[in-house]
Amino acid sequence: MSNEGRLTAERARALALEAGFQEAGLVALPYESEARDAARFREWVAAGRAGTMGYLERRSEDGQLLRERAGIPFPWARSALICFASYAFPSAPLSTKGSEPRSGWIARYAWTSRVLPSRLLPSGGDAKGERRPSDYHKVLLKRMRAVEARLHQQLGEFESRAYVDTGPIVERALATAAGLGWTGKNTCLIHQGLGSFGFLAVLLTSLEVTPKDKTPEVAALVPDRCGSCTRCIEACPTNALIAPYQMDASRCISYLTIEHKGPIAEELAENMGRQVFGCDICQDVCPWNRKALDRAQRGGPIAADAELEPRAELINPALEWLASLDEPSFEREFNGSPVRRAGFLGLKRNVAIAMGNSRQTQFADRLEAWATAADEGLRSAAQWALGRLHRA
Ligand code: B12
Ligand code: SF4
Ligand code: SF4
Repeated sequence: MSNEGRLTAERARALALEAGFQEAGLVALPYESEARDAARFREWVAAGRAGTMGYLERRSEDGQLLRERAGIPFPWARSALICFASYAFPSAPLSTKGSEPRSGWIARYAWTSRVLPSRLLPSGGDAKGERRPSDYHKVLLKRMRAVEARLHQQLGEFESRAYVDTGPIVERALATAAGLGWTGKNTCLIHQGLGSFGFLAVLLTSLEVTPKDKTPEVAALVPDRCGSCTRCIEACPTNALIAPYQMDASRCISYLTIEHKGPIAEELAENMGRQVFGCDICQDVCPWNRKALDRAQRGGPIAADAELEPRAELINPALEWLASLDEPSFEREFNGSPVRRAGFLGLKRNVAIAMGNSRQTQFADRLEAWATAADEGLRSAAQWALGRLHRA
């Protein structure tokens, strides 16, 4: 049978690689273990694990959780292409490596930037252009739309929808079903060669992956290679990994520093360390990431990406620098960056907690000033941090 007019894994993967992704997998919908994954998602939500992330609990008109199955919000969807873009940055340090006590940690995925050519800068800039923050959502959605456009050129009319993070779908469940990797005990999607420091992007289409009965072109499932390892569970400082493969997001530092608004419970704050945006610990300790980084340092498959390059100042950033930013400078530093999602006051709250956990009394003046702030989250974090410094 000719491959013309058909969506095959080879065709989809070739287009994804051409657009700049490192890996891609295709799965026909509905996939085999969809009912199991839907039940897992339902139980996760019912147990209150989503915290205040109400968008995860949105329901269809007939009361089903929208994200349970891709077919609920997208009844026309017959296939999903899931792409992987690495943010491993092999030569950069891990958060678990000791660092200067006056520095904080911003999650690796949020370090990204690119050089804007001077013709795109309002001020003109110099001939070299200017380095500006970049956000994977935007960068990868553009790539996914390029894949979508190429498929339309080749295969004609069909329904399609591209998402990076924000769609009403469980991307990691789709990625696992598409054979991109396995779900680790830290709940991340791990690719055997590239590790888990990677973003996912999804293209849903109404194209059938045919023939459905014999699908040599649809990748086989990757076996779980966590084995007896439990490093991520042991390393999680807030015990958010409550069991293998299960996270209580409301305890996760990534949730607390990015998604959660307002005060942070003291019991969690004291275990947050100096994480000011997101958290990488359960990935930094993972042997599969160590292997991927080692291989990359020896010239392996993780290439530099000009649109997702790390900004040096965000690696172990000085807490005092972050604390000193006023709102216009916060906008200048983080407009166009994932860090902006924490908000100006949210980031300050996180910095206050990190200052408390640093036990560096030189931060006392800054914290005193914040201890009377109008914002409750910042105020309570500063008061708690001062108490922690005085107990130092
Ligand atoms: C909400 C959300 C969060 C929440 C909740 C995370 C969570 N574990 O649920 C918070 C804010 C904490 C978060 C944190 C992070 N996130 Co996030 N997040 C999402 C989002 C928007 C939805 C995830 C979701 O539906 N969660 C609900 C649970 C049930 O789903 P899940 O964990 O993905 O589900 C799998 C497991 O729970 C598993 N499972 C459940 N029970 C069992 C039992 C067994 C035996 C097994 C085998 C499996 C299993 O089944 C599911 C499918 O595989 C997705 C984007 C998307 N639309 O999917 C990004 C996404 C998952 N996040 C991403 C990233 C990068 C991060 C961070 C690394 C950012 C950071 N450095 O701070 C951390 C990682 C923390 C971690 N260990 O997972 C990437 C993950 C890429 C990857 N390689 O896995 C995604 C896919 C975004 C993207 N497009 O790139 N995130
Ligand atoms: S991201 Fe950090 S807090 Fe969240 S589960 Fe992993 S180690 Fe725990
Ligand atoms: S640290 Fe160990 S258990 Fe956790 S995801 Fe990696 S291999 Fe699996």
